[in-house]
Amino acid sequence: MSTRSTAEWQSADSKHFLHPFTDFKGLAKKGSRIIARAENIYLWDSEGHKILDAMSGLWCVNVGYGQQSLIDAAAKQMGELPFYNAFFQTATTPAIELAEVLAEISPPQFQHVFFTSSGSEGNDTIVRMVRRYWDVLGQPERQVIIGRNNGYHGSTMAGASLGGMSGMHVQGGLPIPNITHIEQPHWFELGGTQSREEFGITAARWLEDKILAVGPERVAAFIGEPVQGAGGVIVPPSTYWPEIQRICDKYGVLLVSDEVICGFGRTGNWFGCETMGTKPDLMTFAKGVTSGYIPLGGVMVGERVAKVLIEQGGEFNHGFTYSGHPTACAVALANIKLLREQDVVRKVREDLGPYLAQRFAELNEHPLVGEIQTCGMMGAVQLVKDKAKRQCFDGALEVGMLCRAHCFGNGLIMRAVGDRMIVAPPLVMTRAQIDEMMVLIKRCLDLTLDQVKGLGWL
Ligand code: PXG
Repeated sequence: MSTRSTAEWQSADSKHFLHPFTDFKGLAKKGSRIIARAENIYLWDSEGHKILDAMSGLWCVNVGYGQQSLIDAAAKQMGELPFYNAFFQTATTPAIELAEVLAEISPPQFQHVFFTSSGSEGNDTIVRMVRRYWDVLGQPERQVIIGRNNGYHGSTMAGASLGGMSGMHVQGGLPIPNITHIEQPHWFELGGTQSREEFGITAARWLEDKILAVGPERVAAFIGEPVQGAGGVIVPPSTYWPEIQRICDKYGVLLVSDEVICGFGRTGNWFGCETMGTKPDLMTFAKGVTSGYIPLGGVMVGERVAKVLIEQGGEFNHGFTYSGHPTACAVALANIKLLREQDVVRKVREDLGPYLAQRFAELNEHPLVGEIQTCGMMGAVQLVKDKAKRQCFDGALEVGMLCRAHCFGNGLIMRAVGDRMIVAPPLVMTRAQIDEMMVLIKRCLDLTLDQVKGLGWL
């Protein structure tokens, strides 16, 4: 931090910096919170307040802040070769080595990777690759990609189109042609009187209905997040993904697993598809591959697609300046080394994930809580007006935002998606730190309950 005061930073911020997903005028009135430094799972703002970061930056700082081996890897690589491209028949050693390591830690069908700098660019790559695959196979009419309402796949034209965020579609003429959506597997909202497991089958069959409506000969791929992240940590019923796999197989439709949030240990396996029991043809990744220390993303390309593109495809006219950026790849290698050495993925699966689930289950007793869900190191708390009837508050009351304000005020970063409060903390947390987070979450729920009662909304 330099010597400018918080107010001076805020003023310069609102004069020049247009923030992502932000009402610019509203933020200028209020002023940004300036984050100054971080260590382990904690942040400090410019006023010196300590904050427990239960969102891992933005679902990405899986190894926590301040890991020296990642910092050293970046400095060393920058000294040796900060950048060189991978076009024109050249390569750099960190990119080659990372491709090798990613093939090692991914499910066995993945032996090839295409690098990008973000998840959005990864999903743009998916659209181009999937369509190219069917072209090369002589089925150019297979163009349609099916996504899900309330899915999130990024903010580029293709990423936002694959996603099912209505607020994004209304701005900019989206989705682009030949992308369509089905309803999400959100039992709490859509399950009605069905059990979770029954609803999982119902929700998966919406894919089959859509494939038949579009015409199976026109459907190229289905894309989904193993657990919807930005949509509100929506963990699908256990029956959902196996049925989706069966349907994709039946119609020859490519299955794409968007692992941008679920990858690199978040669900207790290296990739979320392993937790959900699917065998995707393509996987998008970003965020946790470098624990967010430096931008990197990409697509793991399964053998079904790789074989066609390599053996029959000729030149694939797609790529980015920073595809295989050596410094980003060097940081990813250090990050994966650390995850492996500290056995982080197994710890999430066998210890921290189950412990988070156990502690979250206690929240069920809280009068405001209608549902809790966890998967590995992700959790959601659905705030409701009436538990027994699964009745939500009027959305216009923005109860989730009230709760989020209490979190801010009490040194906790938790996200609100509507009235669903979510966490995705660093995977290197201790049990004691989970306990510390739970104290804060309970306090904020109590403060929200008092406030909602005071306002006469209960
Ligand atoms: N796919 C998924 C599943 C994501 O969660 C992207 C793709 C796009 O990645 P990039 O690197 O292009 O941002 C994401 C990103 C939120 C939030 O509010 C979530 C994301 C990004 C920004 C905000 O939860 N996820």
